[in-house]
Amino acid sequence: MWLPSGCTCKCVVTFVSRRVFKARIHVGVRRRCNVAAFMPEAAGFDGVSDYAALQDFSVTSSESFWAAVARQRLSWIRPFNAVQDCDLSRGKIKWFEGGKLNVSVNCLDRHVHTYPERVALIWEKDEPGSEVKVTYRQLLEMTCRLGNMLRRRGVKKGDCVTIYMPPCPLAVASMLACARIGAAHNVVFAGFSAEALAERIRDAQSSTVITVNQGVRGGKLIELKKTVDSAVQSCPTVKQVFVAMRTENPANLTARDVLMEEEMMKEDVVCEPAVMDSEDVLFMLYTSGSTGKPKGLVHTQAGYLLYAALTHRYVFSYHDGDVFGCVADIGWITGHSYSVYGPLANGGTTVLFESTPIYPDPGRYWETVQRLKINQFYGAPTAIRLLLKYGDEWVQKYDRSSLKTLGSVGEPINTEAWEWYHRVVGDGRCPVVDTWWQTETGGICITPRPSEPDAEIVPGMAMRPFFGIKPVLMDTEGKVLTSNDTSGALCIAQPWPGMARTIHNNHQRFIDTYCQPHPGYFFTGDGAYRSKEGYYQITGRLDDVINVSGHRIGTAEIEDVVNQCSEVAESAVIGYPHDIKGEGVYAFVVLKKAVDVKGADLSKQLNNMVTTKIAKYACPDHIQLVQRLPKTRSGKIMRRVLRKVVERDLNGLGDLSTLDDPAAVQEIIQGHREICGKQQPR
Ligand code: 7RM
Repeated sequence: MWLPSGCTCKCVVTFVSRRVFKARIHVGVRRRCNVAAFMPEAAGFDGVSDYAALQDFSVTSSESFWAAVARQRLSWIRPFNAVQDCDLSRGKIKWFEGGKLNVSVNCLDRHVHTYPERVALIWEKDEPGSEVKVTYRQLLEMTCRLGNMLRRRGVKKGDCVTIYMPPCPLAVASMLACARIGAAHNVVFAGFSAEALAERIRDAQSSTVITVNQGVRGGKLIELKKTVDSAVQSCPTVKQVFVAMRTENPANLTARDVLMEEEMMKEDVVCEPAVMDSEDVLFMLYTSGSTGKPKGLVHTQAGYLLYAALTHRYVFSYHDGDVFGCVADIGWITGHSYSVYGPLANGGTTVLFESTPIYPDPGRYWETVQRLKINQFYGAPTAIRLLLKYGDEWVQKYDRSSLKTLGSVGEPINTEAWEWYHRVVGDGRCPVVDTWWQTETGGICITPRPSEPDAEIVPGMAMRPFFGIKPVLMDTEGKVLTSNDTSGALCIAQPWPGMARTIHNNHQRFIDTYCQPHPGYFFTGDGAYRSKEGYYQITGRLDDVINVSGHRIGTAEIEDVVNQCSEVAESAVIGYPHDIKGEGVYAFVVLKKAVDVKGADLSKQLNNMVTTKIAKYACPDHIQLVQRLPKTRSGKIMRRVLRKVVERDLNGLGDLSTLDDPAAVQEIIQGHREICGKQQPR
């Protein structure tokens, strides 16, 4: 893969001897601290002398708070003239209107002025020990060349470019090149199938796609260009596909393909940044909802960048010179906010992790921490659960003394995994931050450490709202629950700069999903418990979205595919607790009459279909054939009943009187026993 001249490439693994650490458990000591030293923007806030007051100010004087932070943390071409103009009940969200800026200038140029040779990206390639470092100067050069290339090839302000690439410097430069010329990007996770990619390209109306010839993951080659070829067959809008070379193997080029590295080398290294409004679109990112059609959530320029930068700085306690290691793929919002935009806006050094937690062995993360001297490590509970099963030696082999903060994201982290992460990975000396947020929220909203550096941390709890965030719990009647030690639907009571603005091409769906359920509040779709102390613990989705290995997927999306199988009459898909994946996929399938198919054949066929239409992670772990599904008289499938059967909680089946045919449940219980024996499905 092309890299700018002078780029450092290292191909040897160096082993540093292990040091012994003294375990120190953080306890809840409240310290009075100089707030202005902690957050320079807070210097002018009236009456703010401690962290509690700062948190309070950020919510009650939200406009003053965000105005000060926006002025100081971002570089503006023209200052904004209004801090916010929002009406949550109508889905109207605008921040920093009148302000002009360029996101790529904020992430690159201003840092190149102060420290051109600082490392911006460390690309941790799949091949262990072969990291590549890219400085701010080099990343700006790559971005400018790509910006010029896109402009010359007709990409204009307001267009949307689809990026289908694994984490790598050219992917980041492509995102920033879009931002530079005012185009929106639509990054599609490179694990998605051709059909899933095609659906996202069509919905985004992209005429340009950027990809690589092949991906490399866990030592295996992945034919990404071929996937793009098959996707664009059903995308009439696509006029050009830029192909970067990740491997040496030649790509099979068609008339619409352009070799990206050759093309960008012809371009100038200076590229005039587009002057963007705060509320112009920066990117869209598709995420699963409770219907079969993914939603293209739209994020805009200033508010998103500011929120990503501020959360990156304060949640992880990121300081100048630290190496930040978020191992999420850039195809998810976590990769957008914490591998790319947050760290780069802060002038940080950020790791792009291309591999898997167990390649070449289960020591990969910690060997990487040792070699790259990572200070903040941010990953998903599913990987932690997987690694803890391999034992402590894989961790202890490596020097992790560089680590200062450990982060968790994407799904609830169970106590066992949290404690192992804290005790073994962090040697008991690094705070673990369980960060709750969503594609919709743009950045972390609830987290143990938004402020007080020594605040108490309770294992497995997201705990406290970030600056400017006001969480509330609603009861089933839509009334705000004011007491503690209670559970409800998690909403956020006032807008914040990082929140999504709309769903691409479907503002009504945005309003219906997030604004209608509790007018005046942003509805997250999650349930939460608020403890006696007032800390939040996320209990899980309230809708039909499940979370498999930290990847969000709507059960309706899987059902859609299963129902396309010619033998299948109908189906119901649910999530169930899974040791490693967090949730597994369980499909109940009703076959068409007179169909005779072997279970194994059907399962092979359905797995193939789900893999080609969505992605591998969405494949059912279990398929149970049933005569009929439990339905209400109005024909709605009662997934709650199916969930209880699979969880073996027959006492929890609840009221079955609304069922059309209660005998269906007995059949399903019996069938489930036969499939799983006495064992829980795992
Ligand atoms: C960042 C991300 C969002 C959904 C969200 C939750 C679940 C995320 C946590 C969590 C418990 C957490 N964006 N979720 N973080 N549940 N504790 N710390 O994951 O859009 O892909 O998913 O993920 O259900 O609504 S996402």
